[in-house]
Amino acid sequence: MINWKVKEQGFCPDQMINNGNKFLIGNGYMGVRGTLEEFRKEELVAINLAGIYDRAGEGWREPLNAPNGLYTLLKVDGEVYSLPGAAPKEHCIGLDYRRALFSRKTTWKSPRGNVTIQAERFASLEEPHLLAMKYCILTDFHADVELITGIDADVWDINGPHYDAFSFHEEAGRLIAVGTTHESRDQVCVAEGCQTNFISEHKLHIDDRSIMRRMSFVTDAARSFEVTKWIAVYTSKDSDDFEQQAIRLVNDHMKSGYEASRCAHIRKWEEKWAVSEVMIEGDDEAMEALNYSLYHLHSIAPRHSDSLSIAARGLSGQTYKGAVFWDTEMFMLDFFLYTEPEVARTLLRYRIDTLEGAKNKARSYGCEGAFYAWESQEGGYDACSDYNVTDVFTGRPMRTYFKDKQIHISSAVVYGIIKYIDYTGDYSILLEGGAETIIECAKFYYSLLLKKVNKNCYELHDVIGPDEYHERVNNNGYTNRMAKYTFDQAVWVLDKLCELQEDVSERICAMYEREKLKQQFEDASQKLYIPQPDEKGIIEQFDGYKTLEDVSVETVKARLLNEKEYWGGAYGVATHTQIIKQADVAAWLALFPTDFSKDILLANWHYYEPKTEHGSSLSACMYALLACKCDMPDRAYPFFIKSASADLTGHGKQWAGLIYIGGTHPAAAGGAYMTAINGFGGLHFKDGELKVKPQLPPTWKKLRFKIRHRGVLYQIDETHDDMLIKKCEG
Ligand code: IFM
Repeated sequence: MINWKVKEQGFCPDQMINNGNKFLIGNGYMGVRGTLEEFRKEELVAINLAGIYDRAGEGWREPLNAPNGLYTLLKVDGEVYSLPGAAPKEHCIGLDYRRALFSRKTTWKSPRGNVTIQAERFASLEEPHLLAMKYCILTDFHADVELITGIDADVWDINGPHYDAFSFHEEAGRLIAVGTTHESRDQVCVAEGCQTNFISEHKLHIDDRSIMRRMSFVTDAARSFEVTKWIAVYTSKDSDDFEQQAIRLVNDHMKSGYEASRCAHIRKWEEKWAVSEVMIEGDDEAMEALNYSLYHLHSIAPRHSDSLSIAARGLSGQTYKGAVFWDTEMFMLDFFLYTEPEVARTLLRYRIDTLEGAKNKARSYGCEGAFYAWESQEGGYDACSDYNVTDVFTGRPMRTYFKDKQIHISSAVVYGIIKYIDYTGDYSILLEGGAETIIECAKFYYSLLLKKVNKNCYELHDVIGPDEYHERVNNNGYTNRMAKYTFDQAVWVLDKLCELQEDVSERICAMYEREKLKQQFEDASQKLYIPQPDEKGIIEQFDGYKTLEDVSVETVKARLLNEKEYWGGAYGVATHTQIIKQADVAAWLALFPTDFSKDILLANWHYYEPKTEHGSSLSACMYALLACKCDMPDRAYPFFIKSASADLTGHGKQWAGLIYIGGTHPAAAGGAYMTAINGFGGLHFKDGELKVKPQLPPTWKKLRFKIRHRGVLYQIDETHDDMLIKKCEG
């Protein structure tokens, strides 16, 4: 049995950044890094907001961090008791990830006795705008305490500052901070209310970056001095009346009390776990890592919206510009589809609603159709810069072609929409923009096809596949296969629209010269060149891949002059070698295992895995999934554990050149789920019916999970030689 808790005993300054990710709490609207109450921007405190961005000066556009209403600093007898400054006697932080509660307990030895802070906080799953915290002070002597608590608006930014101006005021005991952003003059409002179980002297202090209460009181040794804080976060995007709503929310919760809000929050989490918990008998490590991964996915699910997606680093900060990548559709979607299909719809709705942005991007490259943003922000704006990596040696930006050449992103959008339709049977999404999205993606690939005069096939040149170390290659197998898939799905959509016979579908058909398009896409699908296995069964990742230097990952690593050096790009250590960053051919085969025989799948697993650096957290799960398709659950297992533990161990890459890429890894979390359910669990659908084909790792005695399929909740129990699918009540 697992205890649903992660803990860290003792204070280690080197772990501060990692712990911010590992102990993150969130509710889809905001993510609160697992930092301490007294921490400030230097310790990377962030209350990261979903779907609201700002660009300051020439810096990258990135999501906003809200002013920190949790800020609290303790002084005893005039001395500050805070980390990392004052070495503690004992220190522990914890995350109860079943109930999404963050806690800390720190004791210092003062000249007169022990001083202890004990705190707990949560980002309410019941009320997305609300944070709550209980902060207790215990001393074993009569201590003169000054507690400074309020809103610290001097926030951490990677490319900020994003707030041009702040206004601070107090209204009937509530502290209010409103920041106005630089680019679009959005406003972010934080209201804070505070209750104590003691009487103190209060002074209000406002400066240009904070509004704080200073409370003075004397403790007695026998009791705990408790401060309960309520923090509401709203933005001008939520409502015109954001400030009053924030104050109202704080007031309402102060009235009902901490316990009531805490219970409602826990109840909501229990509802989520009742469907999504995965039980693994015989392997607590795997069960813990997997459910911890699911905790992270739940914490960033945009349930408060009907059109929003998830950033590559979730809500753990501004890394990767808070942008949405193919990670969502290809790695995270299955979890939401199986457990909370409404969230899956919200994620896809975001893509449909940003179609205009994708069409503009295609046009800007002289193409037709929809070329989705590689790093998508509001409205489908592509935040990926031309210079996405900084050279460690010169400090100069390096030209990278991720934005221009990772054309496989459009096919990921198509893949997500089709998967949603296949799984839910909900065709309405087609009529709400899904059909146009798919057709426009197919038009995009169509406009890129090349034909050599003496050949009767089409090719796609000058692309980047999932392996980002090899830029501007021709006929990347994954990309070509996904483009073919897109053509096939577009043909299916054009047929389906006729069948649906709705006014909307007739309008779409009329708009698109249906027959002509259908013929074009059918022809493209038939003639698009798909690399085939050679005599040894190996599929070349792209034209000329096999002519590159054949060296080991270790050799390439040994050539690094600086550990932060970027491996790809024009002069990267991997560029001229066969070493790849992440699953590429393996990703193709894991997604389309019936394209080839099992022998071919296996040959490619063995060929490519040793050539893979696994420099992206998206890599391991694809090898795990493919290993399952090759009936090798034992070989899949270490890759599964690597994926599932990405945020527990914090071993992922932190730097690409001089750019910080740390944070949480929701795609790895989603990939671990796919491996457990689709891989080991062998979940699949035949003619709309749910089937399983267990291939459990040797140590697993039993796998139990639930999925929601077409309105019915099923519980699935699997052992090595048995399985049971049963409908659940309710
Ligand atoms: O989408 C990935 C990409 O495949 C590898 N680099 C990081 C991106 C965000 O996770």
